[in-house]
Amino acid sequence: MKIGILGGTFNPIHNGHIFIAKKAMELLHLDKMIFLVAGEPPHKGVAENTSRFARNEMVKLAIAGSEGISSSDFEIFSVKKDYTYKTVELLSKEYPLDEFFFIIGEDSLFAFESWMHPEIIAKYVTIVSFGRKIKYDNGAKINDAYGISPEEKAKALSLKYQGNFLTLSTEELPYSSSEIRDILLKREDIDDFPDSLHEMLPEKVLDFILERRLYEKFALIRGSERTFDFDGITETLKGVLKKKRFIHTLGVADTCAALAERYCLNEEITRAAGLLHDNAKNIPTESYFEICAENDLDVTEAEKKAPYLLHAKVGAFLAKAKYGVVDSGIIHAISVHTTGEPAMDLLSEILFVSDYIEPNRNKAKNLAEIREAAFYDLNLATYMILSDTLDYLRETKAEIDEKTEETYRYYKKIIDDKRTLY
Ligand code: DGI
Ligand code: FE
Ligand code: FE
Repeated sequence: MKIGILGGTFNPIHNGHIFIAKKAMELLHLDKMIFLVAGEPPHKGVAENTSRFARNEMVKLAIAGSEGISSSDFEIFSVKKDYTYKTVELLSKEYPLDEFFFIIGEDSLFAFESWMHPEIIAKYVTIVSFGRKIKYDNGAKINDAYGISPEEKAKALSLKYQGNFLTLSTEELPYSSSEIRDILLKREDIDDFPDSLHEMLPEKVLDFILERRLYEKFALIRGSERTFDFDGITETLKGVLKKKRFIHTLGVADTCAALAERYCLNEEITRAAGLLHDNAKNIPTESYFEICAENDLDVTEAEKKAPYLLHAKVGAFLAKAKYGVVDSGIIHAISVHTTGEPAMDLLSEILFVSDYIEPNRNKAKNLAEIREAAFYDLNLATYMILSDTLDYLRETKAEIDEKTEETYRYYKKIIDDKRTLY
């Protein structure tokens, strides 16, 4: 079989990638095209910290239903940086009967000699360059930056490495991931997608970006240059929280970030929710009632009987009023973090679970199992937490908020429906 490989970080994948894949398949008569999603350089990450799982997911969404196109998570599930020469060597050895075409951008063709072991790559695969900026000068295609045409470069490389180098010419490719990230990051209103984005991104990818809040730089005051001040807020919290509570807070923030990565949610936003979730925890009970009365926050019967429940509602209020958070998702997640609520949004559910499993917790039973479940199935972890919390509240004869029970019933049903006997 003739197989094309299109490697990249796909941060995010866009219609230009799909176009190149299909065009290359057509022009080279390929049987298959594989999107090879790059892993993360250790300690470096990719722009905007988009997790590899999120990038991989977007690729899968973008190619779903396209005949002959699939994706490879080979490099995603790697701890070290995978060099192209290694991957292509492995591929060729694993599939000796197939012929591989490695698709690269024109700039990469001109930089080919600086890749790790270009001679090994050239030995195993045909390198195919796709032109972006092609300038017609005296009838010849000249690359602006290098002064010679890609065809000439390909010829020179063929001679030097004794390999196959092809160039494909097509109309100019208008999109780039970095341009798309810029447009997304500069949105003033997160639901406001300019038409250009609908043109550049597959609809399902756009929906995913919106839902998981990727490429969303959130500000304390949206539209201003002020971004979330993690260091400053951490310092403030250190001052207002008891030592143990502060340490717990940092553990929750880290756990939030880890679960955000696992479930492809914006990591910064999730971390911010974790950092602020218990900001009102060490305020005296009278103050809870005062703050609620002064700001028209309803106090439920359960909250009257167990006032510490109010630290969630008051914490949400202070996140806005004191810490300047305008993000309604963060504020909501904080407000429901103690009882949960049925059908939580992903951010609220990650915060709810992180609060329970963060590494400094050690008293609750089944912690090891719940921690394990959290990274496997978030709804299962939520259900386990609610079940154990209700047991504990009954044992200690504490006032039970009906919201906790409702939430429990909701997640119990989700898990029950999922279980199969055979
Ligand atoms: O603030 P944290 O201690 O970090 O965690 P949290 O906000 O989840 O609060 C935990 C406590 O809240 C825990 O002891 C269980 C309790 N809780 C959860 N749901 C209810 C509840 N307490 C009462 N009285 N009623 C509830 O429905
Ligand atoms: Fe809390
Ligand atoms: Fe907490």
